[in-house]
Amino acid sequence: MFAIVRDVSPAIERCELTHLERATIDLDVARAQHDRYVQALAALGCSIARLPEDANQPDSVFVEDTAVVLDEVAVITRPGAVSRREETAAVEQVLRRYREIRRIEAPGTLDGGDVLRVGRTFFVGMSGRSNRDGLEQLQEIVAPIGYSVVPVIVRGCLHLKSAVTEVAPETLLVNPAWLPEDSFREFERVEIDPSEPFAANALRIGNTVVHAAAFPRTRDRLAARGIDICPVDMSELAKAEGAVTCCSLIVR
Ligand code: CIR
Repeated sequence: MFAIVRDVSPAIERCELTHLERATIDLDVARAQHDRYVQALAALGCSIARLPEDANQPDSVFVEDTAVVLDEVAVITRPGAVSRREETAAVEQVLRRYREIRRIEAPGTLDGGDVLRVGRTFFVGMSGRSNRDGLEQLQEIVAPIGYSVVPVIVRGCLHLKSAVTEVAPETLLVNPAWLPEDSFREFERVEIDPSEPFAANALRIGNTVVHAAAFPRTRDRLAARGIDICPVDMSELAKAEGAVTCCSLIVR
């Protein structure tokens, strides 16, 4: 198992922002927090494939959005934000050594942050970033290898995985305010503490969940379910609307 990560761009202060006001990002602190995040992934058993920073790609630390990696293929996305389209090239260079490469083509758009796999189902956020054409292209690629694809309308947040992630087998951490009322009822659900709306993004590696340290109340809810949590401080990248899943692509 390895994790593709990418160093924080010195241009991160020019990142895309949708739901947050622009706040000053301390680059040194962001880099130190990112280093500790990478160390946490390594401690959880990931080898690290670390891509260099790119001064022309403000959001390039958020590698999750550039690809969807399955056991069988890697799907290179076409990010919904035009400013992010060039980010896929460096990630593809790594993935092509390990997987057959497929691509989302125009007019499709798809951000990896909108793609949540649970078992053999891909839930795909219909967000401001990912469109129906992108979903249909993903479906054409994954259906022949036995996956189904289910659209989920996402409102009020950036990506589907801002609102829901898997924290244990068939157990989802959800922010119900950002999801359709009837969604994910077939799963065991842990709701975030309502005072921590950004807390639904968690990165499961083995039996441990990497989770932002800023959300202690939601962390308590996970711990009460017996879930093992690795808290990481992501406060600077959170100002760029980044969270724990966005900063890596886990390849198994
Ligand atoms: C963006 O708006 O694209 C970046 N500033 C944040 C991307 C976060 N990615 C993710 O949640 N997968």
